[in-house]
Amino acid sequence: MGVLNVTPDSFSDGGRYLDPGRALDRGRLLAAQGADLVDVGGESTRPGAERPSEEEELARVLPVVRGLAADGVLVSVDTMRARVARECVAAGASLVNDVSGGRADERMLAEVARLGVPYVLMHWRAHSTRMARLTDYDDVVEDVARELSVQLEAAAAAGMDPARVAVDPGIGFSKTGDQNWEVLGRLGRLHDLGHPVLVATSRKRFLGTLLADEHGEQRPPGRRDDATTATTALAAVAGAWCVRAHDVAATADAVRVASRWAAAAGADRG
Ligand code: PMM
Repeated sequence: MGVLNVTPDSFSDGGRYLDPGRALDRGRLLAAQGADLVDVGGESTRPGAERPSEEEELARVLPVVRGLAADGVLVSVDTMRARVARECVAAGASLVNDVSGGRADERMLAEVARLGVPYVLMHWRAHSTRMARLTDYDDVVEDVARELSVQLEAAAAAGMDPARVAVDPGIGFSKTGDQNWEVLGRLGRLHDLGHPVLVATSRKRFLGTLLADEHGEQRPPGRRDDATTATTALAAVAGAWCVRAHDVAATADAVRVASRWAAAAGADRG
């Protein structure tokens, strides 16, 4: 899944693709580089970000979704709003990627059920202005799995076909750096939920912290792609169904290496 943020303020690519023409070129490039899905988002979820209005979000994403879908690119829409999901699916989006897992908009789960498209349900506790404070867990992996289960039940109760729902632990959302690593290290627990797992580490802050220089300065987002690719390969070997990344060319290669590696490991076990 290639990232295409049509926002002025996303943490690593904010402002670069606000112009629909540039966004379309970027989306076509991501697809050509091997993205199976191009994930179009009009709301930044970086810590502290203010929300755009619904109209503003729609104005950002709709022309891009429509243009890419018309070109035959498989598009997902990254939104927490039921109306944005509905209008983007009408414009050709094939999947709804909701970082709030149905919690930000009470109409979302029923809307996606009605639309009948696949849905990515992410672990989420609060909007960006508050999420950094909500990092209390007894056991982060067990708690994330339990909170995802609650939303999975809500999705089924709203009429969604469970076979069309993927889960995502929400790396960087209401999680400290150490908690992110713990989740990644125990991804298997999320497979127990019985749904495909999406992992999105791309350029996130915990990588900047890991790669900090000798003065403790974070590695900036634009120089976190190699580390992202390493996490992608590891997540793929650990059984992730999908990885979401900005640098699609490297990610696509990493995924091919990982699946060949995993196939060889499987053959070795007989
Ligand atoms: N992270 C961001 C945006 N959308 N979607 C999913 N499913 N999972 C994520 O972790 C996720 C997401 C963070 O912002 P970015 O678009 O700038 O990477």
